[in-house]
Amino acid sequence: MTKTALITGVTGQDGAYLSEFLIKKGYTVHGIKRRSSLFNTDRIDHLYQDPHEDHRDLILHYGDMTDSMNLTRIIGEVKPDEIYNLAAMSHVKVSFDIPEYTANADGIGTLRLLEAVRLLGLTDKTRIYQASTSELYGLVQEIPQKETTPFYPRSPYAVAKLYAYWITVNYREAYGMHASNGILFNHESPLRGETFVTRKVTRAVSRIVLGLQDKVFMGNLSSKRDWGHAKDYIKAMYLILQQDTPDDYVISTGITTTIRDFIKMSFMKVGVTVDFKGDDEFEEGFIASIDESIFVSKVGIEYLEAFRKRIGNSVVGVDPAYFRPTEVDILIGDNTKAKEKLGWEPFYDLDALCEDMVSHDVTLMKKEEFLKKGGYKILNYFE
Ligand code: NDP
Ligand code: GDR
Repeated sequence: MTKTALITGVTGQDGAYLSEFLIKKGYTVHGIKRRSSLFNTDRIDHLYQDPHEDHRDLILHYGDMTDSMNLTRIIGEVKPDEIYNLAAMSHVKVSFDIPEYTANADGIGTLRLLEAVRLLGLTDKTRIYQASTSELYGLVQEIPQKETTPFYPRSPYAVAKLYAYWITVNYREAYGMHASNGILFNHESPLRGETFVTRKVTRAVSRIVLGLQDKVFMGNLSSKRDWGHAKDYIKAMYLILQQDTPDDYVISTGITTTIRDFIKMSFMKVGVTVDFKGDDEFEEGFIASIDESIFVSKVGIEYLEAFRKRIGNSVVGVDPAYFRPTEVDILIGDNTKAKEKLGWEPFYDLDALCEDMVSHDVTLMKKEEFLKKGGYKILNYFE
């Protein structure tokens, strides 16, 4: 029988990959999207079906995590077998600017979903996945971090997600709900939001080699993250809900890398060596050399001459505006439990992830360059 899933945050990075994955498995997917003055469904437009079609795999509903009546009505209508709660104000730095909203959407929003399922009498039918995060670990208590590592959140985002984590555990214990937390470490992709660090870097690298941009300004280059590919991580979400017993799982690769090294790796993908004079937090990055055969095959011979002239130029600067009031210095996850109980393992390593993102962004920026030549204004927004 066809299963029905409800995905909050369906328009986000994970929502898009998960929708596609579940539709391929034969699910009918309902997604909650926010009303916006501009179209905000770019990531799922390829899955869109005309509402006049007899059968649809993807059905979108307007909604918001801050509106309990809306959520209760949608859940009551859809009566989903599985809810994936992916909606969140997910940017850690921005959560310092809008802490109350973040608490409302990310923290209380989760309570609204759980309570709706309970009040509607769906406790035995509906399984719930809560998008928890490695940000819960915050200030280092133990390395690598695992399910039993104590939490020490370091941002309004992480504190809101801490509430969401525990209210999920509490509803599981209090009402016997099949509600689970996936404690996911950072996961990225070509669909990653442009203001998260990996995507900011891969976009900037692409623009710099094409001559569309001189330099990129970054925040803390020394923090370390355990990065995986979103395509692998949404499979773990699905597996968590297929277990007989609800539980909480760390999903990670087990390898950590500094932001500085990710920048170097991204430039290397297009044949450019960028050197930092040291590992001080304010050290700029300079173009040291070019591997011309890689550059030509990845970027194009027509860009080489202009780029050669830029050897020695600074392409990475540091702007303290991007520093966070409290930082999470290092994340590295121990995924043993997920391996053993879910049979989950990441397919992509960081090198393959970086390759996927850089090659996607070089193609994308070439399209932007084409539009620019045709007189279109290209957004230069690099938060
Ligand atoms: P994105 O920021 O790409 O997507 C977030 C989604 O939530 C978007 O669809 C967004 O809508 C929606 N949203 C935001 N606020 C509300 C609201 N008030 N009501 C309804 N919808 C809302 O995040 P990701 O896909 O990367 O992450 C998915 C979830 O997993 C998030 O909860 C995130 O916090 C968590 N997480 C992510 C990790 C990662 O590395 N990616 C790691 C660990 C946890 P819109 O498109 O309109 O903005
Ligand atoms: P994070 O991701 O905060 O880990 O949260 P992000 O990519 O924003 O930052 C990672 C690290 O990079 C440093 N950094 C910068 N970050 C951004 N965004 N922009 C910069 O210019 C920059 N320079 C350095 C940051 O200081 C940080 O140390 C992500 C989100 O997806 C959360 O929703 C999720 O819960 C966690 O991952 C796991």
